[in-house]
Amino acid sequence: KSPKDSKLSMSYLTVGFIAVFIGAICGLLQGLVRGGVIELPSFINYYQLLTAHGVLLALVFTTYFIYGLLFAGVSKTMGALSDKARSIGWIGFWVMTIGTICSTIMIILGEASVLYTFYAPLKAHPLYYIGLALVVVGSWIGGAAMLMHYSGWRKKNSGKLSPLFGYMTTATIILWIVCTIGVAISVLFQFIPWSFGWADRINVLLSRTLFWYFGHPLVYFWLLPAYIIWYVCIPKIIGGKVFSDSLARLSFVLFILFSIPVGFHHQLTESGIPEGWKFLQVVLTFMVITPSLMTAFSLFATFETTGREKGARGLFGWLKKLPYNDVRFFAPFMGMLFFIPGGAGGIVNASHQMNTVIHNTLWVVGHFHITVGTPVVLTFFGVTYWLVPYLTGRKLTPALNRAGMIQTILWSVGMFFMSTAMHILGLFGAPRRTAYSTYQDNPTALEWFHGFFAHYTTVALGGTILFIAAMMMVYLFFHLAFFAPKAENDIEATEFPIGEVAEHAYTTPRILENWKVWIGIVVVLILIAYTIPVTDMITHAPAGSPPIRTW
Ligand code: HAS
Repeated sequence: KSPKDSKLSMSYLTVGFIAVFIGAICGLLQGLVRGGVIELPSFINYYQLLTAHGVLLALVFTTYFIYGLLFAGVSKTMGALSDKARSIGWIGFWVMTIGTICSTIMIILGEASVLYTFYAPLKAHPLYYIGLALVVVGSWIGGAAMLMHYSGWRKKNSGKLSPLFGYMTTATIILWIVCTIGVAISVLFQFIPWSFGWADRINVLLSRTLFWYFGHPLVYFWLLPAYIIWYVCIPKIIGGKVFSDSLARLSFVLFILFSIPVGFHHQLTESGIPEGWKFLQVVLTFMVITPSLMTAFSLFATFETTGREKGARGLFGWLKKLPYNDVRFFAPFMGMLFFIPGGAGGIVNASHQMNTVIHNTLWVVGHFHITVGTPVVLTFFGVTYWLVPYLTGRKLTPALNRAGMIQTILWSVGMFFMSTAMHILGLFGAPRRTAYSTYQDNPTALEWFHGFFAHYTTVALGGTILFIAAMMMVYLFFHLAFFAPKAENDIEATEFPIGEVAEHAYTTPRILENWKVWIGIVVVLILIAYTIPVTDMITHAPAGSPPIRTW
């Protein structure tokens, strides 16, 4: 283990957990307002809180955590980073952090209450967009450090298959770089000139299209690191082996191919995009479901094979052999369970007709809380329990493991109440992105609140339990980082669990590691899916929307 690499990873993780602290407070307050439990003082705006909550949790926490984890993983599986790669990693960290601070200050000052999707014509202070641009550029620099490390390893080990963790990290970073180009273009060439007043109008449709070109693969940028843990680390934790190396690699390649040319499924109700192009992207969306189904298959296979090796009998006997009392397994496992309805909900969203029922309702908020907010986040929390003591040379004691179990249960219970209520209210038609909870006692709106789950109070109750779980997690992160007992020797040291590949699975086709092929195909797919509609948006651009000033 390289102490210098550990320090870099811990820096990313620490910023991530500071973001959780602030973001969760904003989430609690906003949930209580929406539930009609409290009213905000006049100097705080609901949308200001909602923006801070979304940006800090969905963008800042995830990105920092992912970078901390991936740096640690490539250092563990492909050796310590070179001094050059590490320095680049640090430059990336500081550029991202300056950008994050800049955007966060603007949100806190109430100068950027534009929500995490920052749809035009909502307009923020220029510094908000400059901060976002710095976050993206910083992440490219950090990503380049990991790609350098990977290509250095391949040069030194020519002809060998790369470690699965390093391969998956590379796929994740490639996906991230290709998709962030869209948001970078939009921020640099549309939002910054417009917010400074150099351009007095903005092409709204184009800006939203560029956002979703980025926004959908963004969700897989969150998901893939969780999948890395499910594929590579979970088998080791449960005492089994990686079911299939080639299946795992193929699923990541499929994510690169199909996660980007699908942004229109967020814009199905938007006028200005011809139906044919929406149809094409919906078809591609259904393709991107495949690698998740492959992942589910692979997990079941790993669980079953391991259980049977431990003596399990009958069709489902292996279920009893899983280590439910080990938080390193239990937290990601709870996440996997939530991803079953979460993924099914995604398929509903992507189905054009059903999308018209749920679009812009609370259903969508429920959907993303049981995708990014649970499978991804609970996996990241589960990782924190071993990654932080691994990096700091400390121990996950039985007492800390118990605390982690309680924290996981609280998160799951809170999320169950909150997300179920959100899905049901959404089906009744309750809109998202609004501060109003009673809709001025409109009789139709009041019908939404009749059941136990069909109630904003249930959302607020779930949100409060989640807040407690989030605070517990922040406390446990800092405890594990600074106060948990030190490991005195190698036997006591916390391990970074890396699963071995099952013997029968060493038949990985080399083409899976030929990135030129996959990047080439994704570029072609992107050009097919976007060239004509985007050209149309530019050449037939309406006059553009006048800005609504929020600052
Ligand atoms: Fe989504 C909206 C479609 C997955 C996040 N999504 C959102 C938004 C976010 C988000 C943040 O087509 C809101 C954006 C906004 O602010 O407007 N989503 C999909 C589809 C999938 C999907 C088709 N979404 C995700 C993931 C996310 C995420 C993952 C975050 C990480 N989503 C949509 C659409 C919209 C949308 C539309 C726009 C809606 C609108 O109109 O606004 C698929 O990728 C899902 C595939 C997943 C599966 C599940 C596989 C299950 C696994 C677990 C196995 C469990 C085991 C344990 C092994 C098919 C792998 C079992 C053990 C036992 C003992 C049982």
